[in-house]
Amino acid sequence: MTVVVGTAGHVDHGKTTLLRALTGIDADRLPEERRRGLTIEVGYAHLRLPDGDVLDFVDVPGHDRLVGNMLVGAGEIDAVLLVVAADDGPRAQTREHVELLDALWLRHAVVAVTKADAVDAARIAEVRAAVDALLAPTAFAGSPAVAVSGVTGEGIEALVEALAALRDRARAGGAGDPGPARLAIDRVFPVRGRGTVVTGTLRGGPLTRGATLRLEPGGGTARARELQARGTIVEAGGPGGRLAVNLAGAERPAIARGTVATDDPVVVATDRLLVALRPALDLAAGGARREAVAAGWSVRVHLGTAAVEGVVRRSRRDVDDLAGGEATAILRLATPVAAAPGDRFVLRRPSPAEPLAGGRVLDARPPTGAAWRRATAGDVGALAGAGTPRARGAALLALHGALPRSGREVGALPSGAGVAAGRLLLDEQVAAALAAEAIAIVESSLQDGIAFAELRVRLGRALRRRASVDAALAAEAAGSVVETLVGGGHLARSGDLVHPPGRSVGLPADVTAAMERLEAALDTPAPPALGEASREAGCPEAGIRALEAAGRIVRVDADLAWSAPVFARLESTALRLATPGPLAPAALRDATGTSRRYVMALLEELNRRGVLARTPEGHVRGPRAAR
Ligand SMILES: Nc1nc2c(ncn2[C@@H]2O[C@H](COP(=O)(O)OP(=O)(O)OP(=O)(O)O)[C@@H](O)[C@H]2O)c(=O)[nH]1
Ligand SMILES: [Mg+2]
Repeated sequence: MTVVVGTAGHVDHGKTTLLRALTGIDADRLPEERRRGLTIEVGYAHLRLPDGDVLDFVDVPGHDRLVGNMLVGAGEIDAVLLVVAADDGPRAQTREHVELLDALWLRHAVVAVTKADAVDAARIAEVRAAVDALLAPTAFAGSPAVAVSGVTGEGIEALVEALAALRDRARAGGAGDPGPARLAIDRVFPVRGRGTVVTGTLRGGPLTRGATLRLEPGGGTARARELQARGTIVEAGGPGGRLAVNLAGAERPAIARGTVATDDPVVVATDRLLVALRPALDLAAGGARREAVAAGWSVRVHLGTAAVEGVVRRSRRDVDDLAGGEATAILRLATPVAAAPGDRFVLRRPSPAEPLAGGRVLDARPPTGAAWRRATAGDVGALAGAGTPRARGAALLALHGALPRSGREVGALPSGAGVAAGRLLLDEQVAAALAAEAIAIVESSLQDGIAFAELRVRLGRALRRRASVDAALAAEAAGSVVETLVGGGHLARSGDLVHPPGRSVGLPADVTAAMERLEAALDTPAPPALGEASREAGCPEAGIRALEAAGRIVRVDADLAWSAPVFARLESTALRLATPGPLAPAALRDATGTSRRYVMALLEELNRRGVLARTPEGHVRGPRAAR
């Protein structure tokens, strides 16, 4: 529910003074800040609007050397209060802040032309016109402007009204929406005897006291022992807004500015991001776009409250001509950051410091290794252009070859998309290639088959050559693919061995020889009793089961079995006789030259299989009768 507004503007233009006049809160709380009259660190304030709603503010420094700190504040805000001193007019960091905020995809701003007490009306009009011209090429074109003074209080009421309208616009754009909680930490303090207190801007929420949060990077967890919003202890904070959280069970060294405390499984620690980049505006050059970011550039990546060094990598998979002037790239980071798809960030040149590009995260865990080598510009372009969760899920499945079925992307796909295997969803092409590979491995195995465990390992490896998945999930999916192939009759399994269907395996040579003798003994319409025949042939029970499993004999009861070819002939004879009219047992007995014992067992079996159906007049063709 809470919308967070960030200040922006050139050094000494009156941001902190204006916030104090608005809210009564001095966001400059460090002794050094007060002594020097300069904002160094991000500061906070809040304002109760006439309608009772509360706005949270993040105050940032305007000094050119402190743009990094400005971005810590700007990394998690919903809307902008751009402060321009009427005496000075727009200056270098007015432009730079606007370029960065535009690159961060912020869209809602109010302009305060402050220090109005120090100039005349004509000068205010001049500065307003200059700000309008400055914003014209940006996402903030046409933002309302209010003339104010942080010293006399002139214009403050009009500014409060403009801020209420700003809140409404930001909310319509989704600011303060509920969702998984994600707190981007901007300050960390140890509190004697109480563990660690962190502050940050909450995205999503509500966050409830007692909740367990994951800390990324690092992967530790901590419990939110106590929550404070605007200096007051609360049971739950958010959605949105500023929050101070006493974290229990969290090691302080693991928490720093840039750490994210979250219950959102989509947020991961990563040092490699697949991104879409758009060159930042150059407002000193009339709002032209800057040079496109090129491979090999060293950049500073500002994402949320984190800032890390990175290098831009580009390859044949990257796409240049995306809608909106975007191009894709991989960012390799010197240290991991917490990120999720859709996150907005900026790239700056480290030296001389200047904005380079705005970006959005397409994939926080892009494929690696062989799966990445297989990826095409088409796959990456489809992901960059995906406008719906479903399109995104399909693009990610194609890019990765496989995705965890528990993932949000997979949840967005229509049922029947991809092929479920263990805890993975496989891309259809990958699944087909894997099935072909499984059959090839089994058919080329020199022995009578391959151990299930070995096949699973080899197939798991084959999967990882095509899809970016961890080894355990790959092995599980591989096992599931083999089971599906066995279930479909494409492969067969005897105990631990997987082998081509129709071949019995894994038995000692004397047993297989005995099986052949037994099979021959049963290769007649009136075979001997099974117990007697197997004793005669020297065939153990395991051999009988193996013959059955391989489909070489058909066993209809404990003591009667036919060889498969004989059974097939008996079946077609019965079916032929049952076609013109109901078949009587005696007719079948005569046609097969057997006895009542065989005929009754055969009819029983064919009835069970649905090939024939019993009627009071005799057996007729059943529902499963072949044409
Ligand atoms: N006359 C006049 N002076 C102002 C006004 N607002 C701020 N000042 C003065 O301008 C100076 C800078 O004000 P700050 O509010 O610290 O400026 P800031 O933009 O927060 O500066 P940084 O945070 O360091 O970028 C101080 O000396 C203020 O007294 C105003 O409305 N009228
Ligand atoms: Mg200040």
